[in-house]
Amino acid sequence: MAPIIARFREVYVAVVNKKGHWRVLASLTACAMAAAVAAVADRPAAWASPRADDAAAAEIRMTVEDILQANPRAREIAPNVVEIDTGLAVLVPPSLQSERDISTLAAEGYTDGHARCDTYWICMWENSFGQDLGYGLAFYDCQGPSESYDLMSYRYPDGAYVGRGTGLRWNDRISSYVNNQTTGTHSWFANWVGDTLYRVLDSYAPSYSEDLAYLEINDIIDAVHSCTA
Ligand SMILES: [Ca+2]
Repeated sequence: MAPIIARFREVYVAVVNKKGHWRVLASLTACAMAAAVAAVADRPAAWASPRADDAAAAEIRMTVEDILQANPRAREIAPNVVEIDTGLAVLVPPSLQSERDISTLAAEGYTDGHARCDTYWICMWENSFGQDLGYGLAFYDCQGPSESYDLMSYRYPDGAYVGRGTGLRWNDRISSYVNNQTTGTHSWFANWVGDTLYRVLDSYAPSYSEDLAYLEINDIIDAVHSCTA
């Protein structure tokens, strides 16, 4: 469990980074403190329980192949991470990952279990840390100041581009995120209400939310601006 350091009206959650140094990972408002304390205590359990190796490897391969097939320009850029568009990748659910995957990730410095969000990325998942995270999206390119990724344009879960057609989408589905970009990088998330796209959260790296329900924005995000080019 990470220590909680209270300072004025904010709470900073410090964790050990890849090199074993403490660093501030998140700043939360005081009203979110109780929830944060409880959730931080729960966090390792959410990222545990790897699958038996052979079955998990086969299931992951099938999942990755499905994503590759659904997206003509897709490519696997890291274990269980498939790029589907410029600066955008689908993350395979951690619960499908095997002990071998976790060992590989641990060797690469991912000591927080098997939820992968690379340095310089912002990652979002369909479930909270308190559940299996489920499928995720990773963003690693910047956009113009008012531009964003339209989650309605990407089919859930394989990320295939669908424009405005019907079917399951990535909008109204995000429940948690990790902003692992360069310190101070500004991201924002937005929700359509009628004809207006409203910003519902500004995130400055490094930060995370283990459950966006605490911020009353669970399952409403329609657009993501990862950083300004
Ligand atoms: Ca919405």
